[in-house]
Amino acid sequence: MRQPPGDVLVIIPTYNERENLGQIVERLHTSVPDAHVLVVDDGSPDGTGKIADEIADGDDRVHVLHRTEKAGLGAAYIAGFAWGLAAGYGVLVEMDADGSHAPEQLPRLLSALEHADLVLGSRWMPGGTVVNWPRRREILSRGANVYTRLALGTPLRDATGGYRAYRREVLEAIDYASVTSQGYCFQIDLAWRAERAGFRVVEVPITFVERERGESKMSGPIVREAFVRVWQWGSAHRRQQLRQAWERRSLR
Ligand SMILES: Nc1nc2c(ncn2[C@@H]2O[C@H](COP(=O)(O)OP(=O)(O)OP(=O)(O)O)[C@@H](O)[C@H]2O)c(=O)[nH]1
Ligand SMILES: [Mg+2]
Repeated sequence: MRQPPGDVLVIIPTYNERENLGQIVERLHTSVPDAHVLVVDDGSPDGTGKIADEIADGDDRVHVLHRTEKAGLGAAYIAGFAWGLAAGYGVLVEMDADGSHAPEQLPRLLSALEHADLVLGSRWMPGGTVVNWPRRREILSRGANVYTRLALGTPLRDATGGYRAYRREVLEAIDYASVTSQGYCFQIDLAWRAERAGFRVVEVPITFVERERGESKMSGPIVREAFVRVWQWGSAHRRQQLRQAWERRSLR
């Protein structure tokens, strides 16, 4: 039996999310009242950082990390993880500000974490779904996940998703600070590191809802980055497996 996972910190990276942040924090606290929140804002020109400060002023459970320039989702999470680990939280959750990750489903992720080390919210398993996504985005995401499964040989159905809960031990073990992947490649990178380090990675179905307000930051370079890197990791892993098999054979 695993230890109970400990206090929960939900990390919400923001860039121009002024229309979404207040609501998401409120919904989160209705769903999981004890959860603490860390907003990691990259100096949003629309004043999201100031709104975060105002929320934090009136609520001890809310914290804000201000960074000076837009450095990408991955860098924001790395800073958030470092802050959360130093503050002693036992569980670190990734959640978007745009409403795509329903706070109402967080209890599902957290209860799965009682028997796992990393829980991924999955769109592409039975019970998981996406709402209001253009066909093009769905094909891209499904395709990226099939590609990831084949290239890495991982059983994960949704390694690109960004709604997940980590036990702190996972982050302490996988050298997350050295991850340079951005965009959704960052998510694949962390899941893959956790899996290879021998942690128990479990998926639970989620309903992913397309953002209603604000702008998407998805772009061509983000897709290309994932395509190339996943291929490189997969071939490196297979080369390593072959080498090990060869060494075992020559020892016999
Ligand atoms: N701090 C920080 N947050 C970011 C940055 N880029 C994106 N985010 C936040 O990361 C979360 C996910 O970004 P989205 O733009 O929703 O990306 P996406 O979910 O791939 O694309 P959508 O289809 O638009 O939802 C949101 O909360 C963004 O505000 C960044 O450079 N810095
Ligand atoms: Mg989004």
